[in-house]
Amino acid sequence: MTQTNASEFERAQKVLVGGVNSAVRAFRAVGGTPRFIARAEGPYMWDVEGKRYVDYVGSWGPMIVGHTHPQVVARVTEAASRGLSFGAPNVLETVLAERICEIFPHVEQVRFTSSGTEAAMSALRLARGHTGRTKIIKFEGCYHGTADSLLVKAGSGALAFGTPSSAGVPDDLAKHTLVAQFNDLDSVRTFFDQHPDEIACVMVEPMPGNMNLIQPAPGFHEGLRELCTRHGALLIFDEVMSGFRVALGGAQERLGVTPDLTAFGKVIGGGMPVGAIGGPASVMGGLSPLGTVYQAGTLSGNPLAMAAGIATLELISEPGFFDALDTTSQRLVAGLRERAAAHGVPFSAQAAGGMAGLYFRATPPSSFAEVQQADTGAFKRFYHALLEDGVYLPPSPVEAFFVSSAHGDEQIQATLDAADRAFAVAREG
Ligand code: KE4
Repeated sequence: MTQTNASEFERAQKVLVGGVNSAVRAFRAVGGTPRFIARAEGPYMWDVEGKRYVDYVGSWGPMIVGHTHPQVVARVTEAASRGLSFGAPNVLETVLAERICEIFPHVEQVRFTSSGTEAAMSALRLARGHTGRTKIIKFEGCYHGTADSLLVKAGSGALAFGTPSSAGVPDDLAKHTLVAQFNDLDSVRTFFDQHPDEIACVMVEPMPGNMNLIQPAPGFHEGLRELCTRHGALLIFDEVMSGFRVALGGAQERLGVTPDLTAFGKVIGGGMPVGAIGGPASVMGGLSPLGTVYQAGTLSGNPLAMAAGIATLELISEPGFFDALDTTSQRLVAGLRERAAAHGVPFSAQAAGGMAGLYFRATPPSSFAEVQQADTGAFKRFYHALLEDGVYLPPSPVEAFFVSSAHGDEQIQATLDAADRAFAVAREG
């Protein structure tokens, strides 16, 4: 039987819940049939029908140097030839940790995990253990993976599918998660006033990408920093998406604000499963085996994943890498704005390093409430018109998209030409 996306999706749904292993891949926010990817190279992916796409998902962030970069593949292949996993210390873990400590000055020690969820979850447990406090503050629309305490008014697929507060999370646990509004310092100040000495941490995506890309208002993070310091709570920057993506030193490099802990993921694995927590030894030392906050993982620090991360960080550390990436991203979003305007479509777009957002509303949203005002119908029409034209965006109106160093003039021009046609469809409404 001819292999098609539809036939593979029908087959997958028999044995995989929703046909996927991560909810956002199921195309439920945009409708239609997910593309089953057969292979990828540079800025491109090909589905099982042989159709080629310019890829702006990039595995949701990790593929910042493009797919199958020869230096990354070579390092992974070489590591594989010496063993896939040892369950024992390996020098590659030290090498990648040293590099992260060099790039993030406040990070003196690192603990690797196998996902961003584990990193955020472990950072949360560490904050509770370090402070002896139970309550946490997060922000509506921010997503920190799938740990129970963090699936409260979360972003990403939880938001897109209308379940920001997941079923299965006991009320007795969720009640300790206080949900503030991003870019609204008063909403945070109120919680500290109401719960003096009870709040272990404030966890935030410093430059959110899971309610689409939102720029922090001037002074917002400085205000969070001051409130956390004053009240003895830890400030945790979840840079799983923004780290090594909006700048080599992540959002905290752009903002000039230093958190107490940082969660990492995505780029530091170069496409392999890696997450990490980083921070001063005085806080990180609370983790087992030194401290009493238990943390572990069979494949944490896996040598192949470490090799991919080391190779990727070498490539993005080259002089001018982020200047070039930002130039490409800015050219793309400027071109999208121009073509939308030519079609009279209410639209805006912005980029920060290799991370970008597009919105069917006249200006980029600066809050969760404004994100909700975008025209999701127009986005869906735009999305599918682009997909048919060989351009693959994240299948959700509340997700950032990603540009890699493999995206060049040819891919940007092809994308803008496709967008010109897609805006005509989006406007039809
Ligand atoms: P993972 O457990 O998916 O590796 O990381 C969770 C996570 C934590 N923190 C932030 C800021 C994140 O963006 C993520 C994961 N991002 C989503 C994309 N919105 C991953 C895509 C997916 O869920 O399949």
